[in-house]
Amino acid sequence: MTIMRTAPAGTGLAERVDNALRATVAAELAEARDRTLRLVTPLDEDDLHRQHDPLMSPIMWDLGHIAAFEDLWLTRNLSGLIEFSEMPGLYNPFEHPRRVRGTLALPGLTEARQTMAEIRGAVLERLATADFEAGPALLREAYVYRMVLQHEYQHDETILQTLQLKQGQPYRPPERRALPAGRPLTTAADMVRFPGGAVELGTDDRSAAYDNERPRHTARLAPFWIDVAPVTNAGYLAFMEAGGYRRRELWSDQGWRWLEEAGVSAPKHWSRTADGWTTRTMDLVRPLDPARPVCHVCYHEAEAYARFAGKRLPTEAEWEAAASWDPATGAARRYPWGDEPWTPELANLDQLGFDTAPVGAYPRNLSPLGCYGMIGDVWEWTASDLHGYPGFEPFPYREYSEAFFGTEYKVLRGGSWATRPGAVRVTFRNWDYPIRRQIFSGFRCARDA
Ligand code: AVJ
Ligand code: FE
Repeated sequence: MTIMRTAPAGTGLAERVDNALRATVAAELAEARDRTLRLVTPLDEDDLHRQHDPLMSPIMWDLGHIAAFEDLWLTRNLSGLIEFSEMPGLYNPFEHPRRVRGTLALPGLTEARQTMAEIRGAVLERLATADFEAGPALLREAYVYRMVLQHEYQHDETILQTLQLKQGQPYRPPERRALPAGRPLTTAADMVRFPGGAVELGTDDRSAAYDNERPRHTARLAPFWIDVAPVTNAGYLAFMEAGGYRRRELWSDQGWRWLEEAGVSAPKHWSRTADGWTTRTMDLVRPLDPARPVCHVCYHEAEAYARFAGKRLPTEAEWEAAASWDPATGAARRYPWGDEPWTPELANLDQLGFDTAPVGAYPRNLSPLGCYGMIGDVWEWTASDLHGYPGFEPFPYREYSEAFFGTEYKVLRGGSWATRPGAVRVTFRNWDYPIRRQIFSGFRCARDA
């Protein structure tokens, strides 16, 4: 079935606009599913059902959950508002913590794909008559479709985290797009100065942004310095070689407690060999590349490094200002490089490189301030806890953001190589516990001016 055939043959302008939007949404839904299924093609049933790590769901759970979420929001919810808690038990994340999902009765891949296709059929049928202007708030500007798309994109990154932790044979990517080589940055200095003053943060967008990105608001920032580039493997190795993991004074109390318990002395997925350090990304093992951003470090490691360097982590307001604020125009850009949407030349996003790229590989990935790589390669830890902005309103469900507000989670910004472009922008806020290293996480530092 194609959308254009079943959509009403409208003649008015509004209907033609809606028809175009319906066709775009249908194409985006197909593209999202195509990617999800492509990522799992190298996997057999055992790989799909296994609990590869206590932190991660079996990949089959992510697949079923993606489909159940789509069913909840794009068919059931549009026929009358229901609560998120009505998500079917098996795939309701709040009913089963990740570490026990390996014990659930999950279907085989053929059955799962059939369910996914059935749900998608009903969704497309409903889409054909969706009213993006007069319909309920969820449908306005096709928001609920973008939410479901982003949810699938985000679970793709979750699946990649699982694949990086995979037991048995390492995951062999179905294809690997070549990444550009690193180039020296044009800025000679390591840090750039933000003059401070009033900046606008967040967004009022209702077509794609999550509730936690709203409302747009003014913040007053003191002047600060921020690193031009994310901390590289070379920089992080210098910290390690200076005894960074043994120097109590570099760590917060909470960080030191974590370190004593975790007993680590390098980022996750680093190995020491007779010839020096190696890193592993999926099935690719290589000697430590000094020019790539350090990846798979937790907040505590980032904080200790910053203290070692005589710096600190940026707040998320500082991070967003450095990524987007253009003092020349007094306005924020949508992306560091400008307002135009991502293309493969602009930043290392969208998974298929299956790796970080050396710093400088994307010469156009510069913010107005001159910061390189604020979007792409690695998520960047900030010093901030996850809170709602002043005037925050949960929409459309509290379990996306509000349930996680408080002091337990730290905000990460900017997306990684494993992030799909539709799921990141300068206002996008990610979060995780400060001890987590399974995510594709690095950082850059700041200091007071
Ligand atoms: C925003 C990445 C923290 O994975 O827990 C997926 C995204 N929310 N399904 C997560 C999400 C619901 C969320 N993060
Ligand atoms: Fe989810």
